[in-house]
Amino acid sequence: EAVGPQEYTALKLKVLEWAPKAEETLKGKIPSDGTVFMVPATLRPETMYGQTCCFVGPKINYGIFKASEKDYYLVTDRAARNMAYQGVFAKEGVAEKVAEVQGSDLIGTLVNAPLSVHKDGVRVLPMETVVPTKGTGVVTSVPSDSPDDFATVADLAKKADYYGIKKEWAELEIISIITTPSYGDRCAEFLVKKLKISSPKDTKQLDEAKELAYKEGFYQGVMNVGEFKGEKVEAAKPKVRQQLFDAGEAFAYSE
Ligand code: A2H
Repeated sequence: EAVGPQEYTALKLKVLEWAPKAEETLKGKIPSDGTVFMVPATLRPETMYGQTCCFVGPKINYGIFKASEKDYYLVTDRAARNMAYQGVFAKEGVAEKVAEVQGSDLIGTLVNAPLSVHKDGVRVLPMETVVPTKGTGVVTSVPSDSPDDFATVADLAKKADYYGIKKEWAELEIISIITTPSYGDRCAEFLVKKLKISSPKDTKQLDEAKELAYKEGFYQGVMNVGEFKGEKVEAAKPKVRQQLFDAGEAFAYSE
């Protein structure tokens, strides 16, 4: 855990199609011309090209909050309260909740992930290790560069029936976003294998992998895709972030 405030990028993943249970729960609660966005908080905006799914905690309760005339954000109550004080919503200090939905009911929802190479959208999938008291409680998955995400999608694909998901939802192609001198083109996969991590519950090794991947990716990595291909990650990161802001596809969120 970092000391001092974390500067997240809150990304707007537009809901294209609700999972049946969410659809049922939300019936009549969101105007027909309204758009709902799942809003993950990330520290690695430069990796968003590689999003393959969006994680929620199955036991976590989420709210849908009115952000502007037609836009609604799906996050935890806690995050919405923070956002209200950071001027994200129309009225300073006020988070207007229009609906509630449990994470498990969201599984299978199809969302558009900005910058992702997977243009047909990505699915909402369960991640048991999502912490309800951090970020927005929504986590976008980049298995090329996040060891947690890699271990989770591997587990989901292996036990698709157990999780009640379609296997292919967890098996979208993992492209290379960043090349690193020590860990190659997909540093998360490299480290998960090197440290013999076999499940998302191997938290001790995952913490080590996370630390190594973060340092190597950020300080030694070179972009492999997108407008800043060939540039160092350190230089590309603020530029990708700004582009997402300018496109209205993300906003700053801190805690
Ligand atoms: B990061 P920190 Cl490619 N529970 O985004 C668990 N994990 C959460 C979370 C929550 N409530 N909210 C955010 N996160 C994840 C990308 C990424 C991230 C990459 C590589 C490393 C990485 C894609 N997932 O994080 O405790 C989010 O995943 C490594 C730490 O506030 C977010 O950034 O430092 C990061 O953890 C925030 O973690």
